[in-house]
Amino acid sequence: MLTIAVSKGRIYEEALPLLAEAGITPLDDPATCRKLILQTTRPDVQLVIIRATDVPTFVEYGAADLGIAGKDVLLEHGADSLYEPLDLNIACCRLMTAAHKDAPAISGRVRVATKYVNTAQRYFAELGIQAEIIKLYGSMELAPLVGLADCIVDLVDTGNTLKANNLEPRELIMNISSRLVVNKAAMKMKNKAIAELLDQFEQTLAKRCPPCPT
Ligand code: PRT
Ligand code: MG
Repeated sequence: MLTIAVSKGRIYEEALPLLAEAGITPLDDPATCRKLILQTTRPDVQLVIIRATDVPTFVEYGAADLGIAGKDVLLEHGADSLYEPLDLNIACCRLMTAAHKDAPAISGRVRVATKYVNTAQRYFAELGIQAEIIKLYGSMELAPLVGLADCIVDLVDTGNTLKANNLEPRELIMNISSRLVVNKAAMKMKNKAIAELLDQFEQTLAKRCPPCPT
């Protein structure tokens, strides 16, 4: 049995066609059903539906053999404990700094609100900017508006969320896409099944173009 960890929402939606090409179609829809373990059209493959940020944890501990997770989540988790063999080129977006449209460019000490504490810390340290990072769990866009932070580090897709809140994107930290991750022990123990699945995903991806910018 292979267990694949996926989060509900955009990653799930975009992963479905990829999974389908490998013969994996869930028997229930997580949007309407409360099951957390979904059986699929392949009796040897099941999906576990979890929060996006929990995917690396499930895969690291072997609770799932494979997972699909955003590069943003993997960067923040620290990816040494997992194999990351495949860029699935889905759920693409950009990890960026953003600030109020009238705010001056960053200089000196800066206060940054984000849920990506580790990634932001590393980014500002590499630039030699002294940053005080404030951890938030959501609605990052609010922080600059109420004086909690000078800027935020968050994902940007269309830019509409920033715009609606009088913020603007500033520096690109990284282009983001979702990756297939694999538990290190499972890669050895279930090598045949996993290698087959990787192969099927690769073939499907090769037929698609163009990839997300990296
Ligand atoms: O929602 P929940 O709290 O359960 O978890 P989550 O927010 O981590 O999950 P989800 O499903 O929202 O996102 C899962 C993954 O999708 C992320 O880890 C990214 O890798 C990827 N992804 C791709 C995005 C976006 N695009 C995206 N636009 N995740 C979030 N957003 C948000 C962004 O945070 C901001 O609030 O959408 C807003 C910006 O969108 P635009 O189009 O207005 O710029
Ligand atoms: Mg979300």
